[in-house]
Amino acid sequence: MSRKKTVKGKAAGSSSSSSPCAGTGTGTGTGTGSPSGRGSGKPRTVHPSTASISSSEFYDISFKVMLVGDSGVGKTCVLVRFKDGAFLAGSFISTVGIDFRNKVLNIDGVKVKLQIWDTAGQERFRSVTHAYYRDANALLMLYDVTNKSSFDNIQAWLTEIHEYAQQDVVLMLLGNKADATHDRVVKREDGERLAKEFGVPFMETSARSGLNVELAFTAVAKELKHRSMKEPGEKFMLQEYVNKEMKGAGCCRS
Ligand SMILES: Nc1nc2c(ncn2[C@@H]2O[C@H](COP(=O)(O)OP(=O)(O)O)[C@@H](O)[C@H]2O)c(=O)[nH]1
Ligand SMILES: [Mg+2]
Repeated sequence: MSRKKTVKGKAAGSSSSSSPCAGTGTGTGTGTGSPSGRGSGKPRTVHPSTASISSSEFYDISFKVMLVGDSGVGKTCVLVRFKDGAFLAGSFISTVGIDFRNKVLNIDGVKVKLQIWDTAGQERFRSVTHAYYRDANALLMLYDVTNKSSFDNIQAWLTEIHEYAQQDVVLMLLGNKADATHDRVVKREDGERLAKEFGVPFMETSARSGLNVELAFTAVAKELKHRSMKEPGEKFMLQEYVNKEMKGAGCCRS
């Protein structure tokens, strides 16, 4: 039950060259340009086509996932790692980020397209457009385990989210740069505590090593697919799934 992507948007990688971790592949974004004014943000089900093309071109359901968090926490790198499996180290450049990337995941036989949006630098001025939140089916909140203020600011991001996002938005808290053990200032337990307080799933990630990056998006895709298909008799427990699958920062999954 899938169809080929048809509408070409601006190249998702087109504005990525100033990011220290981007520019590692061409964007495959389709469709929409900006999240602003994009309707309700409801998942879209598409209908079949008989065209025979690469399976990654097909999808059954589509969702918008947005990344939020302070500038420099690694949002663009996490997105690039997930999409392209790459990390380009480099000194911090105040990035304008990329706009979005698409990736189709096969979740229990269903092709789930995630359209993943980066804040494209808006977060530097704390001026992320409210439409950005409104259109999100899922929001990944990132902080940097080597930067205490990025952790403290999660509260502020969550306030924005509660104000502007859809009520049933899927949320997840990610403590990124878990590879940077020497520079770490936020303990894993602190992240766990904060997530518990807010009632959101949590894990540590590393765009550099790849730790848990795929898992974060897969877990979100599973939750969104489960909700949208209303599978009878089955309850998908996001945090339990994450707990079962996630690796610790000492590990080196990529
Ligand atoms: N050690 C380490 N550095 C990272 C990681 N993710 C991002 N960075 C670095 O952090 C800086 C900011 O990353 P970026 O993705 O541009 O952050 P953004 O402003 O949130 O999009 C860059 O110098 C990246 O190389 C990570 O997982 N580990
Ligand atoms: Mg960025």
